[in-house]
Amino acid sequence: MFHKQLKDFPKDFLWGSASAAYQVEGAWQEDGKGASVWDDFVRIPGKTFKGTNGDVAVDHYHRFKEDVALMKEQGLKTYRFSVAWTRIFPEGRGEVNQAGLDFYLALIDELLAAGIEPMVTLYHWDLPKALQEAYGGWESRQIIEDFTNYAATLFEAFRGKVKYWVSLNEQNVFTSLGYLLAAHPPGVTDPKRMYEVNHIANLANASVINTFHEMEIPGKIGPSFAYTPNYPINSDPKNILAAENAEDLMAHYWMDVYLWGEYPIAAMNFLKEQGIAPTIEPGDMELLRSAKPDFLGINYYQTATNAANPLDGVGAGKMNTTGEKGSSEETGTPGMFKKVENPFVDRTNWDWEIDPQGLRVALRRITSRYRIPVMITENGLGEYDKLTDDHQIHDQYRIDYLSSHVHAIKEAISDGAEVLGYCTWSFTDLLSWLNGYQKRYGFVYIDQDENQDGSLTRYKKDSFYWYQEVIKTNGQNS
Ligand code: BGP
Repeated sequence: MFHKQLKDFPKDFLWGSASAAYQVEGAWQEDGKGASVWDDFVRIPGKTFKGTNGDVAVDHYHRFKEDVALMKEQGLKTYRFSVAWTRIFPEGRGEVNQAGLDFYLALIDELLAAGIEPMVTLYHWDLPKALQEAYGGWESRQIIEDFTNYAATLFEAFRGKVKYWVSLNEQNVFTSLGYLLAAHPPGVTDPKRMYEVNHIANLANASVINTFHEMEIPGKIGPSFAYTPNYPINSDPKNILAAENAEDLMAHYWMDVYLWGEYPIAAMNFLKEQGIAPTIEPGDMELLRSAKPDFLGINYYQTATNAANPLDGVGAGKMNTTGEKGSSEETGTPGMFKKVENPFVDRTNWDWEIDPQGLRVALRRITSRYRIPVMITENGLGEYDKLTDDHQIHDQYRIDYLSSHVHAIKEAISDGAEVLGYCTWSFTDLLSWLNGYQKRYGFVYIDQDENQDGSLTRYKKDSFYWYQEVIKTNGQNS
C-alpha cells in the first residue's frame, strides 16, 4: 500500500531506549544481591564470547545518575530497564532486601525528575540461582507463586511512579536458548523440557498480569515478544506452507497464548505427534484465557525467510557470536521449515538480516490478528564501532538502520496500527549476552573492550544527536 501522505506520530508517543539489568548494572555482589543463573553460566568456558561477563558490565549501578543525565540531554521520553530479581530477593523468595529496592527507587526518582517515564521489565533472564537449585527454576510450577510474589512486591513499591510494565522479556528466546540450544542457562538440549518450561512460563505470565489488574496498579502491563515475521523464499506452495509452519510454531505459539489464551492448532498437533507437547492441567487454559495484557511488547530485529524442510532435514545450527560475517549455520525444524537467506536484504556482521519493512509487516499482522496496541520494546543494530582520536563515533550505519525503522513505524501507523512507543536497543553500549562487548548497540559509546578493559568513560555517538532531533520533532525529522 502506498500512502499519499503519512500520519504523524501521536503527540504522546514514547520515544525511548532500553537495557537489561545484567547487561548494564555490574555490582554483581553488592548491597546484598544474590547470585543469578547468569552469574554462574558466564563462568562455564566457551559459553560466552571471550568469556565476557556482567560482573562490572558498564557499571550503571554506580553511574546511573550520569546515564540519566545523558538521557535527559537527549530528550528521551521513556527508559526501559529491568529489575534484577536477586537484588530484591537474593534467594528468589523470603525477606525483601531493602537496599536492592532502594537502588531502583533512586533510579526511578532520578528518571521522573528528568521528565522520563520509567518502564520496568520484571524479568530479563537473570533468574535467582537459589530457585534453579531448589526446584529447577522454570521447570516447577512453584515458580508461578514466587514470580508473582516478586512482581507484586515491585508493583506495590513503585505504585504510582511506574506506569509501564513488561512482564517477561522474550519468553520465546529464554526458553529456546535455555532448553533447546543450550546457549543460555541452564544449558539444556531437550525439546520436551523446553515446551514444559514454556507452558509454566505462560502460566506465570498470566498470573502476574492478573495480579497487576487485581491490585489496581495505575498503568499498563504486557509481555515483550521477540517477533521475527516469517516469509517464504518464493511462491512454491511447499515453501509457502513452510513459512506458515514457522509463523505458527515460532510466533503464534506465544502470541496467541498471550492474547487469546489458546495454543495454535497446527503447531500443537505437531508437538503432540512428536511427543513433546506440554502437560496441560485442569484450570491451566482458564488461567491463560483470563489474563488480558494491556499492550503487546515486541522486540523486532529481523525477519526470517523459509523453505520446506523434510522430517530428516536440518535442525539446530551454530549461531554467529563472533562477528565474522557468514559464520552462522543453517537452522530449521525438521518436518516444518528451515531458515534460508533472503536474497533481497543486507545482513549485519553477525548475520542478522536488515529489513525495516519487516517491522511494518509485524505491526500490521499483530494489528489484524489481535487488535492490541503495540509497544516496540526493542529495535536496534549491533555493530562494531570505532572511537576516533578526538573521541567521536561516526555511526551513520546505525542512523540508517534506525531511521528506516522509524519510517516503517510511521507507515504502519498510517496503515492503522496503534503504536504506543519505540524503545531502541540500547541507550548506552552494554554487554551482549553471548557476543561480549564488541557488538555495540548504544547511542552512547562506553570505553570497554572485548577483554573487559577500559575506563568506562561515556562518549556520545553521532546517532545520539540524530535521535535527539527525532524526539524533538516527534519523528518529523528522522
Ligand atoms: C534481545 C534481548 C536483549 C539484547 C538484544 C540484542 O534478544 O532482549 O537483551 O541482548 O536481543 O541481542 P544480542 O546482544 O545477542 O545482539
